[in-house]
Amino acid sequence: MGLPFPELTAEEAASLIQNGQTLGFSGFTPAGAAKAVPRAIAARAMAEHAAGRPFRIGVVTGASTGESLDGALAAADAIAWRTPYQSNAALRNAINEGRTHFFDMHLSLLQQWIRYGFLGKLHYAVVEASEVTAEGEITLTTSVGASNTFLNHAEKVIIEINSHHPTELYGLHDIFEPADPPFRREIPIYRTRDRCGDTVVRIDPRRIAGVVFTDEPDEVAAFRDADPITKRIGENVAIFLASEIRAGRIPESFLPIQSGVGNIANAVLGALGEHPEIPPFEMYSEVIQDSVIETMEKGKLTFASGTSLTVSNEVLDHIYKNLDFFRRRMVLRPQEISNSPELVRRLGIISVNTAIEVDLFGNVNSTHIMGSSMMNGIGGSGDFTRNAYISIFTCPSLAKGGRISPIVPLCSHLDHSEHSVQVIVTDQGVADLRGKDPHQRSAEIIEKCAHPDFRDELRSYSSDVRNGHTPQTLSRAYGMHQRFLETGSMHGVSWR
Ligand code: 0RQ
Repeated sequence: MGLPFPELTAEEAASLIQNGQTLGFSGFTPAGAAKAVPRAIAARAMAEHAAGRPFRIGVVTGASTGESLDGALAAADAIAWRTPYQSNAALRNAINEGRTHFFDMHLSLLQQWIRYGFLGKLHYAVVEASEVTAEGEITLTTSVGASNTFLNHAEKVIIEINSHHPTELYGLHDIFEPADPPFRREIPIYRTRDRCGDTVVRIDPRRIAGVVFTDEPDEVAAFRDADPITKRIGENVAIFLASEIRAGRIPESFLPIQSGVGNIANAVLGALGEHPEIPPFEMYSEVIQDSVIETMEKGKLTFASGTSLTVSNEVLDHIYKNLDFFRRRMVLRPQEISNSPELVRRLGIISVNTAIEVDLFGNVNSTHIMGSSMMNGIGGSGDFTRNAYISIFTCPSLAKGGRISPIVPLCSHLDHSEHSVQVIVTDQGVADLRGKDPHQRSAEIIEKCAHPDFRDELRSYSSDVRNGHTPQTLSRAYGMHQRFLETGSMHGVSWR
């Protein structure tokens, strides 16, 4: 290749890492995540542990990653602390068992927290690239996430050059890193498709400790086909947004959509694509999923701005074969730009995210099961929700085979407050909370969104409370949760 950097095996790269160091890995979802080096670090950790020596590191990424990164390092018990978002079962267990310190943060804040020094020293950046030049110009792969900041601010850099990705990816990325206060200016993006940065990350090549050559695909899991419940939720979102256009509250040309990650988000996109009254639209989001590509090819989605291309391998191959078409219709940006509150407010983004629990007043829990077990993390949901033109949360009206109502008297953990959440959508219907007081919100959510099997329980909770601006009784607010913890079902709660 003729590059002036040491060519390392993954094991040689892993041997550079010391116990207690902090590493910034590329990856926003499994898209673009480093793979060979974290797997080798995990093997090194296991060997060190077997020899009776401590070996654990701090792991910072863009968001969740793949099996080779969070999975392998968690299985090796090699993660001392972790931020900002994860979705791996082994890591989730380590977090909930107290073996890994996890702190959950808004994804848009991560890059500036690194620059501000809030997370301490970043010893290494381990970043996947499709190409690196001798001058230190790095073309990223299927995600940007926080990689540009890791590359710019880590003491040393290790690059996985993954030949699975074509070098023609050049031009897909728009890399912009704002100045820090008191010198920060506005981010010069005024429309979804504007570009304001560079196509590559440029670093001083002397900071590159080595390159590792790999050839392997992203570890993105396939989505389930939309089931009747997720399909219904998607349709309800589309019907609601179409009625907002008719009412003149959304411009006829529509506004950019942000849609979360997962099966419901996939179904929402699909439903928007199929609804005859929703015009061709744009996305300003973080994750570009399979359904985005489908909707784009049907001509219903005209542009997608995100920070990761989280598509199945089959869809990624299709994109690579048609890069000229897709490069003109999508851009990958750093997560502090894709999730920027400034831009969410300026562009008038309609946000659609998924809740674990919603309470009768519109507070939302996105992260914790029964108040204590971490699921994944807040991700970008807060960045978008707080600043959206219209903020929507979706969830099924029943969870765990009907034993749990995601609509509860009081959320067992709070991620998004009633002041930020405007619309709730379940398979049952749509609760529009705008302009309603807590008594009115409570009635709207029970009658429009709760499952009929739980409506009486919820009605009797809220109708029993007459006093106060918010009809809440602290001693009974967790009655449904308590009932579940005691019996395995929220049914049959007694409010007395
Ligand atoms: O459990 O995995 O055991 O089957 O929670 O729920 O219905 O499969 O939904 O995969 O879309 O995840 C909120 C976690 C939803 C996700 C959350 C159980 C349920 C199931 C998963 P099983 P589903 P999804 C952009 C936006 C926060 C971050 C965010 C998330 C499991 O969407 O992480 O929005 N959001 N980011 O059975 C007990 C309840 C439950 C419940 C669901 N009330 N009680 N269990 N479950 N509700 C993305 C990024 O930022 C990268």
